Amino acid sequence: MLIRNTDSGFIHPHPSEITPPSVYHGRRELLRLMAGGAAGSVLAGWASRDAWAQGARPGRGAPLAAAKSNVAGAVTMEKSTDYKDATSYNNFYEFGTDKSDPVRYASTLKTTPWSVEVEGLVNKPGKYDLEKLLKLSPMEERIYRLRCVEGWSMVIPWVGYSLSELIRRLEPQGSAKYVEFFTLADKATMPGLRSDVLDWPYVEGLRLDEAMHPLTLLTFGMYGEVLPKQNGAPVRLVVPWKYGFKSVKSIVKIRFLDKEPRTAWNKAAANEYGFYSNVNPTVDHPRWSQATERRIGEDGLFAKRRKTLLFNGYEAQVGQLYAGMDLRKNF
Ligand SMILES: Nc1nc2c(c(=O)[nH]1)N[C@H]1C(S)=C(S)[C@@H](COP(=O)(O)O)O[C@H]1N2
Ligand SMILES: [Mo]
Repeated sequence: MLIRNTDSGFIHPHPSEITPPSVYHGRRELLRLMAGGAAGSVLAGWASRDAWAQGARPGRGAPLAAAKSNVAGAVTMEKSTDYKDATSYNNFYEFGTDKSDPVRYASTLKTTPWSVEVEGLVNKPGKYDLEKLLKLSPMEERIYRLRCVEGWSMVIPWVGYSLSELIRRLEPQGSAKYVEFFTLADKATMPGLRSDVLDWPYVEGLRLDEAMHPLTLLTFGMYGEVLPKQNGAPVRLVVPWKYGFKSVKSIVKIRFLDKEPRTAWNKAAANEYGFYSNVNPTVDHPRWSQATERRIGEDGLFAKRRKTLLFNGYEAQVGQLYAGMDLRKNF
C-alpha cells in the first residue's frame, strides 16, 4: 500500500512493509536510538548488508533513513518528481542510450560487495568499502532540482551527505586541485559498453573547491530508500548546479589530481560538453537552446516549459566559485 504525503509529494510504503526484520524485532532499541539521533546509522548499516542484494519488496529499495538537511539551498518547495518517472526515465549509457534502457537492463548490476578506490594526490589513499562510506557521516535528505543537458529536469529527495565529509578525511595534498570520478565498467553486466558512444569507463571531474562545496552530495539513496540500480547504485554524485551528466553514477574510483581531467562527454564532443558544464540559460548547447526545460512527469500538449535558471537556481550558493570567470569560455 502506498501512502502519499501531500506536504512533500514523497511516496512512502506502509511502515510494516519497509521495516527490515532485524530492525522490526528490535523496534524498542530503534526508538531508543532515534531519540538519541543514531537511527540513521542503524538503518544505513542494515541497508549496506542487504538492501541492494535483495531489496525490501519487489521493485522498491530498502529504506535509508536520513535527517532533513540543514544545508542552505538543499531544499526546494517544488513538488518532487514521481518516483516512477524518476526511476524509469534515466540516462545511464552503460545500460544503453534509450531513456528506458537503464530500468530494463540495470538489474544485472552487482552492487555487493562494493568498494571505492581512492588514489592520487591524497594522504589516505586506499580501498574503501561501501559499508564504511555509509557510516562515515550522518545521512541527510536533500531535495534538489537536477537539470539534464538534454532539456528536462526533475526534483528528487536525495539521501547522502556532503562529498566534503569524505574528502576531508582523505586529506588531499596541497597540490591537489581537481577530483576525478570513475564509474564501474563491467562488460559482463553492462550491455551499453558494447557501443563506443563513450570512451569507457565513464569519467567525470570537479575542481577541488566544487567537490568540497556543501551542496555536492555523495548520494546513496533517494525517496528515503537506497538508490535503484538505474539511478546509480550504490553510490553516485549529485551536483545540482551542473548539467546532469556531471552527476556520475556507480562510482568505483576517485582520483585527486593537479590538472583538469578529461571527462567522458568532453572526450566525446569537446565543443558541446565543457569541463564546467554549469547550468546556464544564456549559453546554448551548439545544437539546441538551454533557455527552458521540461519537468519530467509534466508531459502532454499543454505542459508548459519552465525557464531554466542560472546555476539551476543555486546561484546564491555557488556563484562565488566562478567569480571573475568567463562562463562562455568556461562552459
Ligand atoms: N556512469 C554514468 N553516470 C551518469 C550517466 C551515464 O550515462 N553514466 N548519465 C548522466 C546524465 S546525462 C544524467 S542527466 C544523470 C541522470 O540521472 P538519473 O538517471 O538518476 O536521473 O546521470 C548522469 N550520470
Ligand atoms: Mo543528462
